[in-house]
Amino acid sequence: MDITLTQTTNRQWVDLVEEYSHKSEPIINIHREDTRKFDAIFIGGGAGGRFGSGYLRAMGGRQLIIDRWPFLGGSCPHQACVPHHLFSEAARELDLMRWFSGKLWFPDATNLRASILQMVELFKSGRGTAHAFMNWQSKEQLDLEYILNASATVIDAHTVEAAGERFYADNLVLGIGAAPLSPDISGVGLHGVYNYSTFIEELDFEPQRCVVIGGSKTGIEYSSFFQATGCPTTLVARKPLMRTSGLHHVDEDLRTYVVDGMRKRGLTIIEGHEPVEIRGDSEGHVKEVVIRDMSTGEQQVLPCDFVFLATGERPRSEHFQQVLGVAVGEKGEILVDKHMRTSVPNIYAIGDLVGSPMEMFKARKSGVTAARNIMGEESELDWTNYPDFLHSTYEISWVGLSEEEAKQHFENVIIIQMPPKGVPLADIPLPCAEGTMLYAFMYPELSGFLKAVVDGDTRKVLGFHHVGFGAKDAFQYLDYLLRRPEGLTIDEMGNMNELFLNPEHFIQLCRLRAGSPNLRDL
Ligand code: FAD
Ligand code: COM
Repeated sequence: MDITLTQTTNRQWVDLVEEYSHKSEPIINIHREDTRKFDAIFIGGGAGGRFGSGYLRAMGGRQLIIDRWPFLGGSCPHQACVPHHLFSEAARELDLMRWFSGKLWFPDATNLRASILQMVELFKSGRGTAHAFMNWQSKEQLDLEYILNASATVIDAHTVEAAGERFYADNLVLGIGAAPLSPDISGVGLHGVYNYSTFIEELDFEPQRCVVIGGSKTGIEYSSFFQATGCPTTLVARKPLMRTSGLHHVDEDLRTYVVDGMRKRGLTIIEGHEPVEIRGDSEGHVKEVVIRDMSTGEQQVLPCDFVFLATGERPRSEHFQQVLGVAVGEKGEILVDKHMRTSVPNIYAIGDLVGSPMEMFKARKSGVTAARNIMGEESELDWTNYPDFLHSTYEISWVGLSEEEAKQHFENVIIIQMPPKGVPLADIPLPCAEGTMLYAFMYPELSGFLKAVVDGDTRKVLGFHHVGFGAKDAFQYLDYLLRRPEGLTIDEMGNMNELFLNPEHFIQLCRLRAGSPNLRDL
């Protein structure tokens, strides 16, 4: 279908995407009358390809996106971030209902069971509006050219084939993301075993007992959701939670608060173990997972009817390695320099395809960086340090150094923390703000945790760490302030204007100490 000259509304796009997801015909939006060569073809229209294209177009260039799905936006609105946030919000609501069961206006939740299947179906019934918006915004507002519902095959460094046609460009930008990795054990193909992608596409029964394999962010987030629905869940991880290589700068006190909190909610967490085998019943449905203690070798069997694999992702680099010869790293990630250039001239790679961190900010900014360089503007991207977050039933955000890291590099580290060190959590209903007020008044130990790490000599803040709700946005800006060459001092922090009760209490806590020439812990 050639849609170039049709002005399609968001509502119409919902139906079109649905229709085309059942057929192999491409959706074409190309300005055939434009005789300019493409500055770049973006292979993959996920967050990386879409933002890269948008920026390149805004700079006056000509781009083409080719995506195998009938919509733009990639895995985020389809199977990844958006469902994750929907499920994490459900987990938060359910958690509140369980703690307040029979109290105030809350109904008795003793037998509360939320349907996991229904939540997946709710997501699937609504995701079409996000798909539609991506297509509509890209065409009508951003003036992007694209071919959807068509796989791209690279012919050479300037030629790509899709929908039976060849397209030529000065540069190629590779951004086809990563695929879920399965552990190398038997039984992963049984009915009842899912990863984040098949969970959305294929779940067809109501899980009754769940085992999550892998302590990744996804493992923590989805196991917290499953447990919150009332489905008894066991999370099996090789390493201590939040100590996986994918997460940097995790503060130990924050980690303890989060993991203890997950256990308080009834989640069974088994660290230091690896899966050995998934076994099925006579009908081919999963019935148990065998795991092994990595230090003693001792095995145990976990009965379940549902297994969720959260064992990471692998960049989809094979095709580009074979056809273009781009250099890749140990995990299959395409190697790029700070300009997002691969080892092959005029070939750029972006997003999850270039390895971890597999996060939206990196996907989008790497696309933009490639676009700027293609358009002749020198631009570098450095993702060595970045703010991070995840969900349990809480929202957990952090940026900068942990207390332990700071103490390795600085002699006079000051800690500003709530509840303060050494004070039992249940003694102080702080921090509290949006989302934790009810907890603060009935279960003070559940009202969250925060810590600021300060260099007492320079008075610069080195890190912020927060467990609660509503603070994630602040961390985006705190990250920016911390990473400025001049950094951010406790005095500047104390001089900011809080919107009390603010989700993170850093401003007022810093102010309480800022008057002193010799900083002390708080
Ligand atoms: P993708 O979005 O995967 O896009 C790749 C595109 O390439 C797809 O559209 C695909 O159809 C297309 N494609 C593949 N092969 C071809 C081909 N041969 N021809 C044409 N097109 C092709 N990050 C966050 O920052 N916040 C979050 O809350 C968050 N939650 C997440 C939750 C989960 C469960 C997961 C798995 C990830 C989450 N992420 C989150 C990470 C985030 O989703 C990714 O980092 C991001 O989507 C990567 O974007 P991308 O453009 O690199 O790849
Ligand atoms: C967001 C997808 S869900 S994109 O980054 O706007 O393309």
